[in-house]
Amino acid sequence: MTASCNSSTVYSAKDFKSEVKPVWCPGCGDYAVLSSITKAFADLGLKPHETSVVSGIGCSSRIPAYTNTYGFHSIHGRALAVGQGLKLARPDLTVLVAGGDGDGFSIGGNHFLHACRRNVDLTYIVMDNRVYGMTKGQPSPTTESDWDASAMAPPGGTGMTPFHPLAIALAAGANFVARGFSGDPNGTAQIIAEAIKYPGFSFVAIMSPCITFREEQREWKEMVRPAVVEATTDSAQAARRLMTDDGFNIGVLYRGNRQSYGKEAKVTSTAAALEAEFAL
Ligand SMILES: Cc1ncc(C[n+]2csc(CCOP(=O)(O)OP(=O)(O)O)c2C)c(N)n1
Ligand code: SF4
Repeated sequence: MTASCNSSTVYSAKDFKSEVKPVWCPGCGDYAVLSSITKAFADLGLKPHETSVVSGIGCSSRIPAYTNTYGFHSIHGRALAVGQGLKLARPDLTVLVAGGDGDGFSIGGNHFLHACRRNVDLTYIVMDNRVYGMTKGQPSPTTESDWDASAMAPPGGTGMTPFHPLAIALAAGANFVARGFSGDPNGTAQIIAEAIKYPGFSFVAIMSPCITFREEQREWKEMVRPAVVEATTDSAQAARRLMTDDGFNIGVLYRGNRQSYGKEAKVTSTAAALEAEFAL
């Protein structure tokens, strides 16, 4: 951390960026997502030493290195396990977990389901580019079934129905569900800030083009639109909306009212208390 942290300092988005220069391809959507995250932290008046960013593995999962907060670049598909543990041990920290669609929905799919239903108070951002970018272009769970433009994809595509992250998050019990687009960095920063403030497990899927392996995603900027309806607190209504969703409506879909896990649970937060609990 480079900025000195104290209670009276007001931190700008720039203060939340580290000195490490991102190695993402020029034009990758993840640059804008990084800016939206740091803007959201600053807009909320957070302080770097009270904030943490946890990720898995992938291009998008490099994000803790680029933020000037506590960070944990963990292992593939396990970011939510680490993030939930961190929040339960340190409820005072703002915990943001971030990664890609491969990390979160493929190898990490099981953790995603149970994090939604466990409802620990943290924000989970998935930078969804419908491909494994870091390992050079394999289809991910959100890839269209007929996509075969990469040498890494089977001819004719996988033939599998794409995973619908918002519908699955809603069905599994996430307390806040939204979709953003990297090409709308201010709108995405607002959604992230709201997700952080909202109690419980907040899920934000951000369409973030991989211009190297999915060049056609440059066209997303012509395709996305703000959702025409306000967010709902009725999960059945949110589910019905998702039945006709084409994947390009951005905004907050759902705000629930479930109590966060850990509020009522006993949380052991000191090393001494943990040691006593596990003593033979
Ligand atoms: C246990 C394990 N299996 C596989 C890999 C290889 N691997 C690294 S990143 C990745 C996929 C990343 O895709 P995604 O999460 O969509 O992120 P992106 O690179 O597109 O941002 C895979 C399969 C690994 N690092 N660890
Ligand atoms: S390979 Fe794709 S996801 Fe990875 S940095 Fe390049 S554009 Fe971004």
